[in-house]
Amino acid sequence: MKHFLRIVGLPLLLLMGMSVTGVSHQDNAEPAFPEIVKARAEKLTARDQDILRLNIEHQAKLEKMQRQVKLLEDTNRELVQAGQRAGSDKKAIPIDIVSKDQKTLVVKFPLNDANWETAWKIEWDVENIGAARKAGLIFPKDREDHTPVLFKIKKAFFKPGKASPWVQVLDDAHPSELYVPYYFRDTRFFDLRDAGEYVPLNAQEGGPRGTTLGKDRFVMAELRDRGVAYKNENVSRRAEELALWANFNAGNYTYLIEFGFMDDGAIAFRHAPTGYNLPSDHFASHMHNCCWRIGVHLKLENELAPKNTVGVSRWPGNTPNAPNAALENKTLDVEPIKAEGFRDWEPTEFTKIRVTNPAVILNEPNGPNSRAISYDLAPIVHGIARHSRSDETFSKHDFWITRADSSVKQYIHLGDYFDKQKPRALDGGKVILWHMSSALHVPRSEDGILKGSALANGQALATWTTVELRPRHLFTGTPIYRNPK
Ligand SMILES: [Cu+2]
Repeated sequence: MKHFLRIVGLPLLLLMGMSVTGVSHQDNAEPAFPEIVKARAEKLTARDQDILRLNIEHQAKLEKMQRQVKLLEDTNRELVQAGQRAGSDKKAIPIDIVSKDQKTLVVKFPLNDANWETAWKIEWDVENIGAARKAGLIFPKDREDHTPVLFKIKKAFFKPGKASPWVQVLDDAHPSELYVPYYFRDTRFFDLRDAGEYVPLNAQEGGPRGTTLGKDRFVMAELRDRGVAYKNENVSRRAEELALWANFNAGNYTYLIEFGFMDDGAIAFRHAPTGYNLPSDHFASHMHNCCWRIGVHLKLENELAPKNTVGVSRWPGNTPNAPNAALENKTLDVEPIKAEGFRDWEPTEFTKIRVTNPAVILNEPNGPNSRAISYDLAPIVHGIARHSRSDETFSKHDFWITRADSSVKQYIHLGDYFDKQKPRALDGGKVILWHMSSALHVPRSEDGILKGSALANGQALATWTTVELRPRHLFTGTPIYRNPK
């Protein structure tokens, strides 16, 4: 029943959230940027009234659905996926929980092997609106402080060998917004800012090697096989991953948010919308955008005063086939990014954003092949979403790059930030890579649209979007190569 109550709760939350005039305004050392956000919010009132009316209709339909579902529950319980709690939410899986609150953990690969080769040390948290407001994020004033809305990796360190140092990669990575524009009646849902929250999981949902973490059970730790990493004749190796995932529930839609920490040093940032199509208009086409804020701080764990540089890697797609020495050097295809700004993804260029720590060389410190350590942000693209409303200029570009100490704290304010703020020089400190991964959803019969939405019909299956951070020159050779014992 709990699940069902959440569905009914949606329109109320939306009604509250849609009152954008309620956006709170916080003091800031640089007034120009927050002022513009506030002014824009006030201007939207008329349009939001329209959306309000739509949601009142939506509410009536949901109530009808509630009655149908009750009937269904009473007559055929097997059809209702009520998410019954398992006997135990904690299972023993081969990870090392380092802190009492289960928010710091270590995983070593290969799993269950004393002769492990690589490892991740991860600190995660789920923060509420109160903490987010203190950090400068803006939410409608009627959203309550205790609501959990930010599932973040506070820090992640990778060890590319048993004898290697820990290398910090992430510094505060989380979905900043779950943005769902519908292509009708100008309907827009800012589901993270206005509507939903993270909800408890049960261990069964994590499969045979999954366990919930923390007292609130908001996060699942799930170990996965991810297929063959390498094969040649009789040498082969299965690749592995620790996924930390959570569920952000925003009424009829619910989102799976996942960080995949792989044995080869890569990190996948994944999001999948699932749940139910819009009950009032289950045919309505829409876009699911996950607006990622990926804080990168690439440094040795104990390195003092590290400097990071940023560049855009763009393969020259129209290069002639003739031998070209310029294609073989260290900096080929990398154009330095010296100031905050944005870049677009070009399919023929395989565009990636690269963060480098020029002072750290792990692969061959004194040899001719020495290369500084880097991580590349590489989207796995279904398509590129562009939205044209004046309050969605954050969707104009595929990558945004800012300093961690700049005043922009939410993805949805990026367009305004760059309209009003002179780009600041990147000074080598912590950087934030912002990227929106998108899934277009044109509802189909497989979503249950033919018979309308109800708990037994109308489910939208999970559709994943992904962007990855991949290591470059952290290893002295091919990682995870040998056969595990
Ligand atoms: Cu959808």
